[in-house]
Amino acid sequence: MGSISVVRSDSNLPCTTLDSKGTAWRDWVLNNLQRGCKPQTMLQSMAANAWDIESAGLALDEALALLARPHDWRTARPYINTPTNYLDCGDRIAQVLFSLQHPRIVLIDNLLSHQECDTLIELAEQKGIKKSAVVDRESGQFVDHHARSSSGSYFTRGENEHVACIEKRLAGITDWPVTHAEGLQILKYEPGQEYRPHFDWFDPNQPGSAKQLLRGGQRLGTFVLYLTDVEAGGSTVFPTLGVEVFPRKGAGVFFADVDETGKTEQKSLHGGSPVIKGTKIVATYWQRENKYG
Ligand SMILES: O=C(O)CCC(=O)C(=O)O
Repeated sequence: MGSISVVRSDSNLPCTTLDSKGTAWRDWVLNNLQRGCKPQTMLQSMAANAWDIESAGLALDEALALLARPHDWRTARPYINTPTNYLDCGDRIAQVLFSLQHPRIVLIDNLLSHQECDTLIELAEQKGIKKSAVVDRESGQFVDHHARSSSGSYFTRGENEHVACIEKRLAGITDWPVTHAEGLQILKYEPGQEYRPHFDWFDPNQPGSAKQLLRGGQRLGTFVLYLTDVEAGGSTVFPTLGVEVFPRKGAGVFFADVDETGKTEQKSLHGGSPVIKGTKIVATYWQRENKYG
């Protein structure tokens, strides 16, 4: 199993010198140290790009100290506690229907109102729904791929009040900062369309995926929110586990992309099985290791 080789979430703690030139530099320093770059080489690059040598040295020392901190992945990843069968989302009460610890999967009903589902679809349609793409492992670019025949649209994080309210709810129930997530993605599947099984985490050993890791770190958790009921087919399938989750308007499934030790979760292999009858529309929400933006 590949372990994460990018900035961990406890490295979001403030550091005076490391923070002095903004988050882009902070992420650059932390990501490159975790990739195994030599501090001496980085010092030279920093000195050639806006840093004085003393501050660059201090920033590197702060970053190395941060990365040496022990990290408790159980409390430092998005996680849904299920002490009762209801989840208080602040603005609504949702019901827990299914929960698995290893890998962490939670199925929740009534996460969105039907009105919220309809508004999300309407807003996505106004933006335009195009053929979906996948991340190319070599280049990191989004490319057309036969494994994914759906179409879709993206919102930027907090793009409008409606989206921001849903993001806040998902962040709240996983106890994970709203800033550490990608914007909602809308996916639409007509009969015959599917998304073949894949992982949502990025493989640091693939050059294209490693590029994605530089912005926000690893994907730690995924929500698939069902915005429509579907008459036949269109389940979210976890082939390694033999589990299928069937779409139900307003419900959502959360699953962890890393395990409690921070390793990429091999059992999170999942896909959208072909729709047989009806139209399936989902929103996906990916929670990242670091601030995403
Ligand atoms: O459509 C589904 O049920 C799953 C979507 C999915 O696998 C993804 O967006 O990564």
